[in-house]
Amino acid sequence: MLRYLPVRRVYARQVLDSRGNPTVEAEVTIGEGIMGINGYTARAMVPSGASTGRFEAVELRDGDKDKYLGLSVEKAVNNVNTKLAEAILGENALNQMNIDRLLIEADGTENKSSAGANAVLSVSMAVARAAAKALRIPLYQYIGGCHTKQMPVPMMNILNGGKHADNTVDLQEFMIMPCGAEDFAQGLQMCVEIYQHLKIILKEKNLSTAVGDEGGFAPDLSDSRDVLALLVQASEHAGYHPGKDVMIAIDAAASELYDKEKGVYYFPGESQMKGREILRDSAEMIQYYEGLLDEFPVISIEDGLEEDDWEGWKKMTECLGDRIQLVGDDLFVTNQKRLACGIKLGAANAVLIKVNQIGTVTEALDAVKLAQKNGYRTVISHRSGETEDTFIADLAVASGAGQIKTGAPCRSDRNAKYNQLLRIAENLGELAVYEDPFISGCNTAEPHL
Ligand code: 2PG
Ligand code: MG
Repeated sequence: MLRYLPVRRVYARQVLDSRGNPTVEAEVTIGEGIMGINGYTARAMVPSGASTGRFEAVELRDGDKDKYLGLSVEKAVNNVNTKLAEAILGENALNQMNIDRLLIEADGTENKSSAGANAVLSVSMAVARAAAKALRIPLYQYIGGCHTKQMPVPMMNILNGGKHADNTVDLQEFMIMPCGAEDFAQGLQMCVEIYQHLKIILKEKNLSTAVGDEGGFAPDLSDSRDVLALLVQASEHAGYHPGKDVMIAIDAAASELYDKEKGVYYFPGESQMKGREILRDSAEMIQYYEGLLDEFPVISIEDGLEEDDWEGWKKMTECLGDRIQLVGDDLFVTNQKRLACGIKLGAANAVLIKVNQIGTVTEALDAVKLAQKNGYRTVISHRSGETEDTFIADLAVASGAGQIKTGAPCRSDRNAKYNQLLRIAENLGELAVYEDPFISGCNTAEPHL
């Protein structure tokens, strides 16, 4: 018979995220008997995006300009302490799906705009963590079960642009993937070495080594080709072979570049540096990426087109989908319905999973399952605004996602996830599996400098 561990207490407070903005932290106590006796308490904190998709679940903010410039989350905190608490008090914490269903019902909207996805998610994650604690098993094993063993390959953002930095780099993220590593720890070491070599190279070139929101460097560079060339150079200086040991991934975050009225993508940084307007339409964007793939070992492009351009995505997938991974972030927003549309249409071939885009652990896992069932690759992701919470590290292993995007090895909010993954890898020991996610269908273009 399933053990019954009732939820005894649900409490939230406002704390700060990595950008110094308020976010929700929930604290949940579960246990048998009288409160406090045999009780298990766990906390969870919610992340927050900057380049948020239009179709994401709603992050509730107070909007009171006199408090934290409108960004306080007291309403969301209050919702946890009242209606969300009421919905799950006394319910079995070991039944995560039911807990999440009750939270969704208590919110009562399609996009969690009543209670706030930030409120709902904080409770959903805290319950899962408390349950794992009560059962005395690691969180990744509680969520993933007894066959959990797949460590994710890092997709590490070492050069920041777009909305995450104040530089002239238009595409948001330039990432490295240690696909040729033997195991997670070695992969992480490779990334860190490349990151440190990149810093040395930037210094030598008198470029800024200040970092953006996700800990990647944020120098002023005029062209994606210059950025990619630097990543290749840093990999080589670190003693690795780009295109073999290490691959490159890009998050264009194209919704942020899109000018809806004109129907084109505007590149403000490139325009500024080149002294003329750089505009590209959907077809030109695809050609642009194709050019990058021919020259550099780019294996993955996320949000290459904007979140509503389904036809463009379909074309991009036809053109590039057998060469590289095309990841839908703003396009799918971890939402099963949008992902199902993409699968039917043949748009993208991978999905980015962000727990706060959808609002519960169960729904995030549902999206992973739907993707995996349909041959779409999966990447568990942080947000640009993070906390020291490491939930996504466990989730990445539990879901067998195969890839994790969690920033540069700089800033403790990012390293907290890598450090948790090191602990999990150690815990799994020889049973841990670490695999190149692109064994079949890999862009092996030699770097072109
Ligand atoms: C993204 C994310 C995380 P943000 O676009 O993939 O890197 O950014 O959290 O700002 O949406
Ligand atoms: Mg993205």
